[in-house]
Amino acid sequence: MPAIVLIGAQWGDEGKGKATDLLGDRVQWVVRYQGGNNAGHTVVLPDGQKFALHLIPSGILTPDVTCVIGNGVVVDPAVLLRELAGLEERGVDTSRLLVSADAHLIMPYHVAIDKVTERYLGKAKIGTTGRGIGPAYQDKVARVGVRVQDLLDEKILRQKVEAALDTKNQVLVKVYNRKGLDVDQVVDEVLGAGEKFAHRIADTRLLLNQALDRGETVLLEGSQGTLLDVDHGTYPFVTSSNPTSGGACAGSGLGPTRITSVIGILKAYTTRVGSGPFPTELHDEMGERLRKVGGEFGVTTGRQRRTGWFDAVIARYAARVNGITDFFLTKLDVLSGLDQVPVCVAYEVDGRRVDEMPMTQTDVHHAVPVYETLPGWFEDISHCRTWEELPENARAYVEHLERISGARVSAVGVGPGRDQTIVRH
Ligand code: 2SA
Ligand code: GDP
Ligand code: MG
Repeated sequence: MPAIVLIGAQWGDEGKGKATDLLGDRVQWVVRYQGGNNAGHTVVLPDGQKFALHLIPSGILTPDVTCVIGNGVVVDPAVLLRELAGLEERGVDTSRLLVSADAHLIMPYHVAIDKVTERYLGKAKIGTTGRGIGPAYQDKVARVGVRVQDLLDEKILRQKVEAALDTKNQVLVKVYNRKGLDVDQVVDEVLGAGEKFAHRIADTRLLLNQALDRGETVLLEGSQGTLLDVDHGTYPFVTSSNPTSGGACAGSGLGPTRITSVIGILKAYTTRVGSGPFPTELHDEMGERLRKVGGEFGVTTGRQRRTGWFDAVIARYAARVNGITDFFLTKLDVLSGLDQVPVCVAYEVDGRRVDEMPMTQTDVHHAVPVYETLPGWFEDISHCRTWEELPENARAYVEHLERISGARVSAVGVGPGRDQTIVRH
């Protein structure tokens, strides 16, 4: 009967795709509940094949799992078709993918506005993925959005696009000096794509609740991460949705009492892509080493990820705001070969010690990490499959993180492969 939520505990790219894939054979449904094709979730199959999922849930790679793009997601129709075609070309069965009728569409004007706004923000830019995510959510909240179900009614769709372009073109042409978009062209493009996935449009909240009633298991796969949450993240350097576990209910139509566990995916160090504060960021050779060994480059945009040490203030914050029951600590293998591993346990803000996430964004910007240093290990741990096989110092590192992070560490990742996982609980 359970609904399990899986979320990123830091700034995304913790390894949610791998974790979702790992749970694939224990669940019947995998649901995306927020974000869109800004996400990049990597799955490496046992035969070594690597997949990058952007909009489609990572569960699509597990036979017999039904995948749902929930109402809280923003869907770019052309991207959806491209991603489906890419999977089908590689022999993946995509017939079990459903799309909520209430999900909002990313329209061509959203992508144009996202890109041009970032350019005009200059140094103050958010560092978005340029996929139209923010502008699509803006329209949703302003109640002028276009939904997946509008693809089933050309008259309504046209009315909505006409109304939207009335104002969007003013912004594009008069404010940003760009070309306006043509109503017919936008309608034709979106309708054309919509026809190709009309058979997938469903009342997914009903189906998911019925599945739980039948005793099936639903996994809600978060994208991005806790600190990119529009409410709980490092605002304004955030995405425009709620990746935290609370968002899973609103974005899927499941009630909070359905959720039985919340798994926080936590990297053994920290990364961030895009602008905004990052207290433990390393600007030196060690930062470069983490990026190189960890392969820290954006799965969607290819951008370099910023890198830094593990931050327990963030982990505790994530445990609290998500109600995390279990952490899955990923990429421990990346830390092999270090003499010592610093871990941030608190911040110093303008001369004061601060143990929990500061209340104001100004303080987060001023936060200087207070480090404890743990002994490192030199062994290659990527072949370890049991807790006992890990070097003593690696075990001590995990146990220390567990003590200071607010929830038990139930699994440890020692490589990108499905089997490169040590399950503890
Ligand atoms: P947006 O496009 O409006 O959601 O951007 C707003 C901020 O959210 C960040 N963001 C991400 N951070 C980490 N990973 C993401 N997915 C891709 C990946 C990112 C990529 O898996 O690597 O390829 O660059 C993701 N998506 C959004 C974004 O960087 C902004 O800081
Ligand atoms: P997601 O957005 O949270 O799904 O994470 P990404 O796919 O963007 O980035 C995580 C990267 O780390 C991917 O390349 C994964 O294949 C890889 N990965 C996941 N877990 C591990 C691990 O335990 N060790 C190593 N070395 N790589 C991992
Ligand atoms: Mg990612």
